[in-house]
Amino acid sequence: MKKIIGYIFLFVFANSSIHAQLNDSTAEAKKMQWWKDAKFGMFIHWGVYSALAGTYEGKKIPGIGEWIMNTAKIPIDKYKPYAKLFNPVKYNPEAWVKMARNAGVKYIVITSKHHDGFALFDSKVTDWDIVDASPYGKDLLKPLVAACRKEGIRIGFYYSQAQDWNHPGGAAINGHWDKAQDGDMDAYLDNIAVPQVREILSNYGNIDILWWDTPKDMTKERAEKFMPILKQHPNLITNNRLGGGFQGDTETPEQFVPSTGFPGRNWETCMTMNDTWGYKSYDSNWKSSKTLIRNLTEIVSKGGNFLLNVGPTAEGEIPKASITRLAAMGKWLNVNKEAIYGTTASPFPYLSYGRCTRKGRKLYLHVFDYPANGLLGVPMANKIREAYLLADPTKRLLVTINKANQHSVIHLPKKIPDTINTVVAVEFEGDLKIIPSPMESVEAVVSSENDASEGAKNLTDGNRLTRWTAAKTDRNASATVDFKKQVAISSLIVDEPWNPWENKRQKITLQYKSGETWKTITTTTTKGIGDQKNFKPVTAEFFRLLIENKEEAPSLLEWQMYGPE
Ligand code: FHN
Repeated sequence: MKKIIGYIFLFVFANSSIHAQLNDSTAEAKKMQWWKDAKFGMFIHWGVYSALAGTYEGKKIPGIGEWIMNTAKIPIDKYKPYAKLFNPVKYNPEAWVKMARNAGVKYIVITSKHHDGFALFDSKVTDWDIVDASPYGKDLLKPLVAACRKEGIRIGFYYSQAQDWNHPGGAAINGHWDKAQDGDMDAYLDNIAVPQVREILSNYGNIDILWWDTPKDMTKERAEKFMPILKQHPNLITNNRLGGGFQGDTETPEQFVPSTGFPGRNWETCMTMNDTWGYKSYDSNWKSSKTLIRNLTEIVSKGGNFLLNVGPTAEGEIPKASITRLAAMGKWLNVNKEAIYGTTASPFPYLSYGRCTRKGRKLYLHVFDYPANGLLGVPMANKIREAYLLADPTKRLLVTINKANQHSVIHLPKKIPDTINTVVAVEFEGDLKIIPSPMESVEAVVSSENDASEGAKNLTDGNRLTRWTAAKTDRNASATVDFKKQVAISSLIVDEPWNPWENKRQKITLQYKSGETWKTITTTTTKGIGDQKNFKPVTAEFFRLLIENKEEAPSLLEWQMYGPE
């Protein structure tokens, strides 16, 4: 399974980096504004696979639940009868949407059709849909859309355009396993996918988001088949997974937060609450509410959105564990909403105690780790007018100046209200003048480069869409920076060009030069998505990274380092 998903991502990311440009046109900016302000969405993966709930013929099938047909190689005639067990009689879309709204969710994206090809809507071009194949017999999207509109929640449809394991000609990652799947992909696109996309975009009023996925075998010509419909919906937001080189409006890191965000691109991390998108009865590896609240904060502080998944049962119930976690997020957001919605990314890529978000002349410091001395340093040259806890805006906090570096220092109360994330609002004067990261002014010297387009300059340029790669045959490489003066460093961030499923590993060691000797500060073995390591400040002029990759030439998108505030 890891290999499968890795393949998908290789494809998506390769495409998005080739075609990445800034989303800078005014019309585009206007279209994206609600989405950029919204920050928090709920993904719903729901379909016939929910009825199998991770088990086929008495065997627990490994991997993500919605892939069970592919993973267990279930033939079409054995899979289709499960539609009879997909009978969501407890489905209560009003309650789902109210629950989401109370959790602080601003948009919902539901799988109108996943890779098993089953439509949750009344499709006229197939019988493989909720109305014709399930005892439930009613369109599932219509009442959800209505409930969303009533509660002021935006609505999006996920649509698996390429993979379809139940209509002949539909693509399948790892190939077809049943002769009945064979056919002409162009005919499948013309007769199923394109008409269905027309259906979902025409029959439910204005839809806000169309979420493509897994562009297996999607050439430019195939992707173009969808263009006439998309052109009729200029306000529709689409992601970067259509294929054929179409970049769409959003980048879609999956199951991880990119270490340095995607400056200049709109992006959304989609993530599961346990280890599956579609319901699996025995997956109880739930992330804690603390992790989810901090993930939301982390993502927003880097300029992205969080699309958090729930996988309802075949009866139409959202698992209790998901509801509890969403409620905890709602409780936190209720106090701290001002620091999330409508904010922009942190001007400080690193703060030792937490994260930051911004609204004009207001900063929101998200305190994850209470500093031992109770003091929050703010690495900017502006005067602070006032600082207070969002949980208690009536009490002003003392602000002093650190004589050594002129940073403002906020004095926290001895006890803060929330150990997960206490937000301190800071109003400052004038245009923001941040103390630049020392890496902004240096270029690394590397042991080798693959070619000029993947050269050393890409390492420290602050742009994770460009990369440095060592010479093809190298498996060990180094990158060194000379700050030309003594600089204190307490955080290392590296970004990598892969994804969590590709099983790419690099051993990365950060060292500093002490006299003629290199001394190690920290070592990490990454998982293809980079890492952040914080440590006690080390002051030196020369720092270097040693990068070991046993499989291929070492590569990094970004190397950033920060000092204590
Ligand atoms: O294969 C799918 C998977 O089932 C799930 O829908 C995720 C959600 O982003 N997308 C694909 C894997 O990237």
